[in-house]
Amino acid sequence: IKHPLQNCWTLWYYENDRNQSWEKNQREIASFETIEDFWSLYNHIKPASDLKQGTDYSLFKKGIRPMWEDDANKRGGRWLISLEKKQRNNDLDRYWLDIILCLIGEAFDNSEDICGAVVNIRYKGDKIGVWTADATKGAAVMEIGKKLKDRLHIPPRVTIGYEIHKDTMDKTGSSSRYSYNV
Ligand code: M7G
Repeated sequence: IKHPLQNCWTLWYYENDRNQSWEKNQREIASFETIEDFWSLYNHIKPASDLKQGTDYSLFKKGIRPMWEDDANKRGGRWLISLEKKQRNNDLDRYWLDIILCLIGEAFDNSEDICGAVVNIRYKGDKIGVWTADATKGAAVMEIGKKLKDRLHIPPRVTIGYEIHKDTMDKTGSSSRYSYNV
């Protein structure tokens, strides 16, 4: 008998094809709802550090699309971990796996506020975002941010910030980018 997870999760892959819209380039790969099915999927796919530049993996609770426009995301935002180029070789895969394990293992006190997580493979520096449902829930957002920093062993001197999706969407750049920091 397999070990069930609290939630069913869907892994998505994004590859930039300029002939199609951003939304259409998001492809569902597979869903899983047991630990064993997670590991067989994980062991079957490329690690994030082997993906092409410009691609993303997203892991979201089943039924939530990995986009700002989804009802579950539209009031939310993301904790953003911006990696330096050299971190692709050491930290990227570890961070991504640790985040996945936090999500599917429901490590946060406010797990119901978690929507999913995204890793962006980019020439200018990779990024990992942990998406939460409601940017106005300050206590929940902060608890998730603190636990994330702790679980990933991000050094205290490094600050991570929380960006509201609405602010990311209409990046005018005037107001300060992050609404919370840990
Ligand atoms: P990105 O891939 O998040 O980061 O956003 P990058 O700038 O490092 O590549 C790149 C572009 O993808 C955005 O400017 C949008 O045009 C599009 N995009 C990204 N996201 C997360 C969304 C989304 O949730 N919805 C829509 N419609 N477009 C998005």
